[in-house]
Amino acid sequence: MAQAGSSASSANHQLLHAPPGTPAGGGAVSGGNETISAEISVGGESHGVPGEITAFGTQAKPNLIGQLYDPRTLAVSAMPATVEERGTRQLTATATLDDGTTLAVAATEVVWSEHSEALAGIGTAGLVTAASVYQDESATVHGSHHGITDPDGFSLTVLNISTDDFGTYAADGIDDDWQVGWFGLPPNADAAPTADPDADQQDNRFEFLSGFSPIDPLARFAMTVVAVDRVAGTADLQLNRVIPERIYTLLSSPDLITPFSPIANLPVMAVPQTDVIIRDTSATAPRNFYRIGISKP
Ligand SMILES: [Ca+2]
Ligand SMILES: [Ca+2]
Ligand SMILES: [Ca+2]
Repeated sequence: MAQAGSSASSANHQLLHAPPGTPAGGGAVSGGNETISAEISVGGESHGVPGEITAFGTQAKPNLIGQLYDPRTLAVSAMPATVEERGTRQLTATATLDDGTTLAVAATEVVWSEHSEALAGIGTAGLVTAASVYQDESATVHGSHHGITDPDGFSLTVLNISTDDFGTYAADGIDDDWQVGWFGLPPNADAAPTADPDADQQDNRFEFLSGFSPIDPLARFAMTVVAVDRVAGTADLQLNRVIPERIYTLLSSPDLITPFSPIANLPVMAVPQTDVIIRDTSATAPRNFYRIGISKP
């Protein structure tokens, strides 16, 4: 099999069949210039009848053992076009030749490069390794081969798999996209879980869980007792704002000595809601102390 396009030529070469009656094999400078004409065949003097060009761009040419070509463009690819953070993905490169056919280029023969924060690097064999990210990130990889380069590169999407693994924001209990959103890329000491940059007495971890701004002292979570019915044994407590993807648990202690224990949960909200009532239905003691626990399922 040989690449299709028996009549292809460039400034550097001219492709020929070995016609009947001409010596087979070899190549020579023709026309008094640098153009090389090649006639490459084995067997008899007849080149046979070329077959149909297949959907994959190849064509059977009996007796021809090779064909000269010039690669014109290079295309870098990966399948699928995604890589999990800290995972790897094999890149591939395909050259399009001057006769319109394509040729897979060995990954080891490609010079790979990338300049994305979302990627940790590419090995010489085209294996790309992703870095940790705080959100899905698009990263562009490039390849070149014998002077031809993928003009736009290939866009690989680095998938954010874990929400708390990004740089110095990792493993601190706060989603990294929240930290980057409020405090920019790490490092930033103001983004620490125990920091309270707006000095509203609610640290970043609590502002993250309660869904308030960590840089606005007027934006803070509050719980207020709004109604107590000793006869019915109920106490209604109002939360100024409740957000989705959180579990709100009301805890009580009759005397601050007895450990706080959970007494009620709010249903998980689909959308943020303000002034939400959570009820203690066992408020029979002369007094009660309350706490609200907020957690992320
Ligand atoms: Ca991540
Ligand atoms: Ca974090
Ligand atoms: Ca605040």
